Amino acid sequence: MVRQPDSLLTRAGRLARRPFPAPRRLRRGPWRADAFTSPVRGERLTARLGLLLGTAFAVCTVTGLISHYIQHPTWWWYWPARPVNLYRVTQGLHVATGLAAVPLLLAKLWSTYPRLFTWPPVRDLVHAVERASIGVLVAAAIFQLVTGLLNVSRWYAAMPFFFPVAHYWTTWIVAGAIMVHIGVKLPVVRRALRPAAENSTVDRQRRSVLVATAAATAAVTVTTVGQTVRALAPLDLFGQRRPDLGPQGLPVNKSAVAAKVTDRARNPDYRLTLTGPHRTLRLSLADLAALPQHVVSLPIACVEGWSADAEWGGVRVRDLLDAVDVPAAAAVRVESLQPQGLYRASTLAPPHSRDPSTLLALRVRGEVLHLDHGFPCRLIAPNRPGVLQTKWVHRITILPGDNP
Ligand SMILES: Nc1nc2c(c(=O)[nH]1)N[C@H]1C(S)=C(S)[C@@H](COP(=O)(O)O)O[C@H]1N2
Ligand SMILES: [Mo]
Repeated sequence: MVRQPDSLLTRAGRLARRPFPAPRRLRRGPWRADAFTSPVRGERLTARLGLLLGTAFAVCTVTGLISHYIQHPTWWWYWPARPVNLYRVTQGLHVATGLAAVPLLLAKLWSTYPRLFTWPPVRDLVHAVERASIGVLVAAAIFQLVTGLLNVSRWYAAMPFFFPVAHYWTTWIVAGAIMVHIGVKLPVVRRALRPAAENSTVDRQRRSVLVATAAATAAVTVTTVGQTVRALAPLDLFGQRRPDLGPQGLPVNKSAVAAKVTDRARNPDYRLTLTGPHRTLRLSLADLAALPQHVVSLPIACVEGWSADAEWGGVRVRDLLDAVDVPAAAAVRVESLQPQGLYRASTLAPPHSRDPSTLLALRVRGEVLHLDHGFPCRLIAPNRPGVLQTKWVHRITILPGDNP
């Protein structure tokens, strides 16, 4: 019988598995054969921690992408105006699961770090690729958690890059690397999670590690989530914001001084400019106050994880748009007196622009808006990130593309 020549794939496979020349055994430090002897570390513990961490990352990724697409919608994206608290929930979950992932990741790294000192470092090509992918996963996961933490701590100066872009793109690296990691480790995880009698001393120790990790995770969550869950507000010891501290009992993200709008906002000649497809209206504060007023109860839900409810009073944006014949399907640009800055303007599209609770607010909690909350008027719309609730509004214009 004639032997068939091996296919290209078979030969490549063999090459990938061909052992690299073995280096001399290292007998120093963590490379010693008996450097790590704890029997607590093992597949079972790592697999369980992985399950918890994977769940936290999954929720964090989905909610993070939601927040990204609300701010950078593409043609297939749709975000409703109701329920009014939906974004508050998704972004609360994003920040909460990101914070919870910190102790989980630390525990998982603890359970696996002796692998860092595997000797030889790479056995063959497949092993090298697998290790490299884990290196990418660990680095990207740490980057996401650290930059997220820096951002919610508002320590922007510590990041010599634009946070939203870096944080967004690294998401895809983490997601891809997790897929590869799960694919590679699935057989191990299945084996490790098979039910087994657990009553040895090691089993009990392992359970203690899990319990300690769960307790640390719960502690992080309970002491921070009060920044958005009102019932837990008294326990909000480490949340980055107390949702009730600030002028009129509301936090301030960017103050009027920081935005350099104090003089313009206080100017008695202030006018709101409304531009429709055919005409422009200029309204003074008195004109605005003479229009039908409405009161709505809506939260400010900041991307940074805190949220605060308030009663806002003012003019319906829908009424203003109707006054200059903006078509119902058109998107508008809401611009601030703030001369510069990324968040000085936002786009308001249906369904938000047409929602009856979307206001150009003049008042909050029964008082005239504080300068820091956007006096003379600010946008407040349901189910929308705080960053799009533009303060110190002075112009609303129909977007050029929507001009019929
Ligand atoms: N013009 C302008 N509006 C803005 C901002 C800004 O920087 N400039 N920050 C936004 C952000 S990030 C948030 S969370 C809310 C906070 O509103 P508050 O300061 O009234 O609580 O305002 C938004 N409106
Ligand atoms: Mo924000």
